Amino acid sequence: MKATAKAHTNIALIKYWGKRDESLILPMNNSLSLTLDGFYTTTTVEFKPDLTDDCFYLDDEAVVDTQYDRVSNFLKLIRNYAGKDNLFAEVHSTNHVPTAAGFASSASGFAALAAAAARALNLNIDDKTLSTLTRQGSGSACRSIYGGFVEWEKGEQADGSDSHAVPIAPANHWDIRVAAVVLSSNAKKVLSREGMKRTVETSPFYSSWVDSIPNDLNQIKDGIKNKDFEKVGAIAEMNCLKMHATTLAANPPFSYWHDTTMAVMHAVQELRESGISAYFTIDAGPNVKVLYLPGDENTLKQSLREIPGVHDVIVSKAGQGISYL
Ligand code: 2P0
Repeated sequence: MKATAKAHTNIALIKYWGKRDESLILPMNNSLSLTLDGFYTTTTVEFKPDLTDDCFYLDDEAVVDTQYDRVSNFLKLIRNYAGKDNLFAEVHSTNHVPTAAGFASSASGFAALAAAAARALNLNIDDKTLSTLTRQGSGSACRSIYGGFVEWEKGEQADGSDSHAVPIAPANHWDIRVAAVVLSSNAKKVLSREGMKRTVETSPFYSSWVDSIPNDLNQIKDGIKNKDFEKVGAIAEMNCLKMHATTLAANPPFSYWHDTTMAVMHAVQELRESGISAYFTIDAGPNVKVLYLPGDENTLKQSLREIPGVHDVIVSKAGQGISYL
């Protein structure tokens, strides 16, 4: 009744932004991501008959706050699925996702937790079912079940049974890289859950966002298939800007960007003008992720590090899906 799994985080090129069902975590739109080799979580789950409640240790420290509640709620869901409602677990998680890099560790965290828990319970489920379950821990985590380029299909069913990720192209299809630009400022942000809810409810731009997704997805999938970097980068950058535009029109309005966020965005656009093919994307926080091809790595890293306010630049290749240790 014990298993260990490893899951990598992912960066969305077409963003998940807005839920149609908050408790089942059903999105308004399909999204598409690249799983990243450099950032991952390993999690061991052991179900023990003598436990009277779940316990959760993150990087060797016992967790008792809302993070514990999210983990325990997810375990409740998966043990219910297994028909073992009274069996509690000890969970040990180690994050290899630098918090400062601004990646949601919830993606790799819930994917590793779901995979380890399912295996510890001897659930013989396929990756599609695992992704469907993982989604209910954290939406973006359902994409981390697979490696390489991954699409999360929003699904049509009210019970969420057809809302899960599907692999689009494996990590070895194309050596595309991502630089995480770490900013020195860590001002408080609007949590993504709250941010997307407010946007869905109040932003007049939100319906345009949803309407524009099918075309972005068709275009980017075509670009991935044909390894057309300019096409993939341009669509990812535009899709990111559209997502952030919805927040500016929310009530009350908000933005995840800082001065340095904008300085990095401008620097990437200037690098492009000077012949370096690079494109940015930004999640629900101030840090910027830059897409580029391997030949430009050294120049790009150096240029990004020179921007005032940039603390570090951490690069990653495409990564694999779930594995078991
Ligand atoms: C994404 N983000 O597609 C988008 C882009 C942030 C901006 O998925 O509420 O932590 O647990 O489903 O997955 C962050 O949201 O939210 C996110 P929940 P999650 O990567």
